[in-house]
Amino acid sequence: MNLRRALGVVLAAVLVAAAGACRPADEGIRTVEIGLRYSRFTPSAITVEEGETVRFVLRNEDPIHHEFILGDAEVQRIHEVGEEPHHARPGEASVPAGGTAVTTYRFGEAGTLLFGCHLPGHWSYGMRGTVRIG
Ligand SMILES: [Cu+2]
Repeated sequence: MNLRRALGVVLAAVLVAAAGACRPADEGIRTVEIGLRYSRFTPSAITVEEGETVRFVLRNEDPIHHEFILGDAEVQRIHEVGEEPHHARPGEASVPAGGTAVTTYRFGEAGTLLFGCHLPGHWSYGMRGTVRIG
């Protein structure tokens, strides 16, 4: 094997290795599991990176329906007083009793967002949490 051919073999091996390290299209999305139990979220505090896309997998272990609404304080206020239909956008999901729901959300700039359930009494009971961005 001459030198040129040997280099070709090495290059091919490097390319194969690099291809193996390539990520599938959705691998840039992190999955965060949140449990809903006794009308609480676990975990109730999450940290994400600026610009990160997170796929929330919401597992409701309660025998009652819950929801997951992600947004700033104004979004939470609007949902709490019932001025807006629920689950109309990314970061919002209805989670049936004993069931699982998924919603994917792309976070923006550094800051803090809230998530919570706005079924009657749930938010004030403490069914809420925070997402720190950055
Ligand atoms: Cu709830």
